[in-house]
Amino acid sequence: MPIDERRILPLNDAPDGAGHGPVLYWMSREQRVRDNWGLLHARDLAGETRPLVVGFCLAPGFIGATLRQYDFMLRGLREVAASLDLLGIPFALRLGDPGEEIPRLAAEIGAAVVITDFDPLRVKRRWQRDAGRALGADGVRLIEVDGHNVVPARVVSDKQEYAARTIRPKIHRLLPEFLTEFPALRPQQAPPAIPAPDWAAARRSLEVDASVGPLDRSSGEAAAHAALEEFVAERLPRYAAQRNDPNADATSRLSAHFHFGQLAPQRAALSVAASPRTPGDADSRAAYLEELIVRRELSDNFCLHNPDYDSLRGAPEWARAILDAHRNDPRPHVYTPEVFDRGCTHSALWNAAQNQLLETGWMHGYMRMFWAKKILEWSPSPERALETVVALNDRYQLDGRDPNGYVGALWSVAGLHDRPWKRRPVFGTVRYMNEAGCRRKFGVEAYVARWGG
Ligand code: FO1
Repeated sequence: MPIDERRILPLNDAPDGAGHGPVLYWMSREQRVRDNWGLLHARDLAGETRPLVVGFCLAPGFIGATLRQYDFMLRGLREVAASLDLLGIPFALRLGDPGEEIPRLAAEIGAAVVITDFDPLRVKRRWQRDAGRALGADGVRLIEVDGHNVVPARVVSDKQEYAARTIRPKIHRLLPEFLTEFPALRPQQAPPAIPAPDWAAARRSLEVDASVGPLDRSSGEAAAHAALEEFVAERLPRYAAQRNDPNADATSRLSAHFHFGQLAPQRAALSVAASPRTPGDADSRAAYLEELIVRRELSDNFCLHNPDYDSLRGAPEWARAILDAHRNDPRPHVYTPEVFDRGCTHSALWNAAQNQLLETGWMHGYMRMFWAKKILEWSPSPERALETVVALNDRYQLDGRDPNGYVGALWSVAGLHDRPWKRRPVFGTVRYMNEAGCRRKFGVEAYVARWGG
């Protein structure tokens, strides 16, 4: 079953390589074998006559990622290589700048066409632009496939959406056409000979901060599917009631698996839709699909259409103006990024949230909002606050360096996709949160006791 054409976009104008020569799927965002539209499209193009190769280029660094994230990713990639091997599809691992290494790999195997994953991040678009140029010079077409979004980002909207309420109807209208089952990936009969990946060399090639070390979090496609099944069975029924309670552990905990593409959000949506209904869980189902589809696709929409997605310049004009007007308000406390990093503020609750992040590479969604808004309140300027939020998020979160993370940072610090609230010092009309509000929502003492503050 061919994939929906609306997921596909040529990234250079080389001839479309139809009909002959090997096919290379340049895996990047979607690091999985099952439910992967880019891989499925490459397999379709290869058919039974053209060799199919999967390539992944390991960059020595990636937006401040540490050994924590690379270790998680590499463990998942080893599983991808093993799963592909069972299907007769070779996995070629290259090291260095993907903009150079992918065209080199394509030339080595004589690829006529290269497929890669849609990704709105600046660094990815640079890799694709560089690779697209080099491949184009060799007459090789580069094609992008959106395998991340249920409804492809480029189909949902051709502009930056204002908020969830404006993008939601555009997504819901198209869901029946795109929230479909995935075809199975057909094995390849005569696999081309490709050297096996040198995982030790890959680990040595990294230029990352090893002081933030590996987590004992299980990684990879099988672990992601197990986590999804456990969430749907155990936590989804109480998701609506308890998703904002950091002590309740009612959330999906799938964000790292989504970030590294080990699980397709579309697969999660299909599982939730198919799970047995229990009385009163309709709210949980709807609430989770809102997070999983509308909020996640709103993030890709923002990063796709706003080049300043990780800077205060990307915030709505009303918020930038009001934060500027309150720029000189006295701050009750002012901390340096180092004090935030070590979790040594005056607030036990804030420190506990930072400790959860340091220890587990994850922070509960409700705490992320409180945590970021306090950085706004306790930083010398809104610009410095956003820099600190993004830097800490990208350094310690397993799911950092993701469109969802950049949108969450700007939502908290500068009202992105939100509206003006009651005016107050420092925040202006950016939504305010404080410990008293947390106390009304959940057991703050229990959270501080659990994570230490
Ligand atoms: N993608 C790659 O294609 N090659 C890499 O070496 C690579 C490293 C990397 C490290 C940390 C991280 O959080 C993401 C990383 N990615 C890499 C990107 C990955 O594809 C992300 O899931 C997407 O960029 C998210 O949009």
